[in-house]
This record gives sequence, structure tokens and C-alpha cells, in this order.
Amino acid sequence: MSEVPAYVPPKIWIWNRENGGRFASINRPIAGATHEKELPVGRHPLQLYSLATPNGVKVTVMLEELLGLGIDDAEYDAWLIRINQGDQFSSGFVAVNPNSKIPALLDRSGPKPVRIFESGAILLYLAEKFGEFLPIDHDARAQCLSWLFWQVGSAPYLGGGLGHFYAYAPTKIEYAIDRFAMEVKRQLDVLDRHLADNTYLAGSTYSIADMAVWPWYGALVNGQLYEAGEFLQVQDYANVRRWTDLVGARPAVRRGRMVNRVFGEPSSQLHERHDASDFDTNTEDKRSTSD
Ligand SMILES: N[C@@H](CCC(=O)N[C@@H](CS)C(=O)NCC(=O)O)C(=O)O
Repeated sequence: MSEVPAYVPPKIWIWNRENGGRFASINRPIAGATHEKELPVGRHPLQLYSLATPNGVKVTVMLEELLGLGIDDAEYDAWLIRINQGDQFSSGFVAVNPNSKIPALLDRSGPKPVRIFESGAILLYLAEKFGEFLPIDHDARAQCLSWLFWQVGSAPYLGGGLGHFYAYAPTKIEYAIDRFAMEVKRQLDVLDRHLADNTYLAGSTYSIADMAVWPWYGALVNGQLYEAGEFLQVQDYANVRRWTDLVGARPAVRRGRMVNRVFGEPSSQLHERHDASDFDTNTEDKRSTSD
């Protein structure tokens, strides 16, 4: 068997533009805008700039849940940010999120627009603003926040770690895949043990913690992330699967998943959402026949 030559890092790292694999066109070691372009603004108080990746879905699920409760002030315009085309580096987007990642939210309901970035912070902001999906009871609230922050800290091992090295990296590195597969299976076991005794993550009530965790770990146990279902033997996590089905059956979750979605069945893709009726009239299957 021929030996793979060991990589010896140079003394000083140098940016090799060709070395970014399938993300070479968007990954850069520099922050800030690459081009001048304003973001569009619609008629609603909340302006969301996003894409239906797991981080984006967290927020559209929350907004649809709030609207489902009859909270009209949670009305929003959802604008599509195509991250593979570099939309996150426009001057307008960077002004809302200096970190150039979706999702980003602009709350224009007050005298001065408020910008919020980081999906966990957006969930917490909306929960506090509308007084919903964040338990008031001291213990349940602590549980909710613990699982919310657990998600924010854990998902990079799943996405940037396992997902990247198992599905995207140009070469398969056993060490990296092993390391992150072990960690992701441990995370699934953490969830599985907790959900054995709890209906939802914060206990008996559905909360922003479920909205944060479901798009990542629910998709993983449904075999929808990185085609890694068999590799990780996700069927073994029965309690995570029970909870995944429970959350996934919620009407607001079904709607939230469709917003800013640019893959899958055309009937499941609502590229932009500006009105509740868009779910019935503006999905891609309807648009292509009416265009
Ligand atoms: N910690 C951030 C992560 C956001 C994130 O990684 N967004 C990805 C899509 S899921 C993105 O915009 N990537 C574009 C890029 O890296 O240039 C959050 O939770 O909001």
C-alpha cells in the first residue's frame, strides 16, 4: 500500500484560492463586503434574509409558529440569500450580519431598526419579544436555554466536522471522519437519553430549543443530512426519532421548512414569503406553470 505523503504545515499559513474544495468560490479568510448592493425591504415589520438550510429553517419555523398563534406583529418578508452565489457578502447583508452567514433578521417595528444575527440569538429575541416558546417557569426556562445553547455549540461538529469531511471534502480522511462520527453519535446519544424521559427538550412544553435542534438532528435521524443515516446507524436512536416525528408533524414546522427553500420537490419550495397565501399560490410548481 502506498503511503500518503504527510502534510507539513508551513510556518505561516497562506491562502490558496484553489484549495477551498466545493466552497472555493465563497470561502475567504477576510470579513466584510465584496460588492455594493442594498437588501430589499418589504411591507412587514420583520425582514428575514435567509436560506432553508437547518440554520435558516429554525427561524422560519419560529415565525410560522408565532403567526399560528395569531400574533400578527410577527408577519415577515423572507428574502432569499443564495450563499453559493455570494449574496451574503453584499454590503446590505453585511450591514445586517457582519459575519456574512444566514439567517439575518431586521426588526423594523420600532423607531430604529434592530439587526439580529446568529440563529440562536434570533430565536431568543423573537421568544422574548412576543413572550412565547420560552418557558416562564425557572427550571423549564433553564432547560430550554441549556438545550438551545447546546445546539449552537454542538452543530458545528455535525456540519463543519462530520458533514464536511464525510460528504464534502475532496479527499476522505479517516482520522477526521472517525473523530467527528464518534462525536456526532455521542451527541445523538445525549439527545436520546434526555428524550427518553422528556416529551420535548425543555420538558413537557415545545420551545425554541426544539426549533433549534430539530432542523439539524431531526434531519440527521431522518437520513436527510449528508446521506449519513446508514453510516451512523441513526435508526438506533428511537427517542430522537419519536421526537423528530412529533415536531415534524406540526403545521408551522411544515410551513417553515418550505420558506427560502431552493431544493427538493418544486411544491415544497417557496423561494420568498411575503404573505400567508404564498404557501398556496407561490410555490415553485405553481410559479413555473403560471410564469
Ligand atoms: N452560527 C451561525 C451559523 C450560520 C451558518 O453557518 N450559516 C451558513 C448556512 S447554514 C452560511 O450562511 N454559510 C455561508 C458562508 O459560510 O459563506 C448561526 O447559527 O446562525
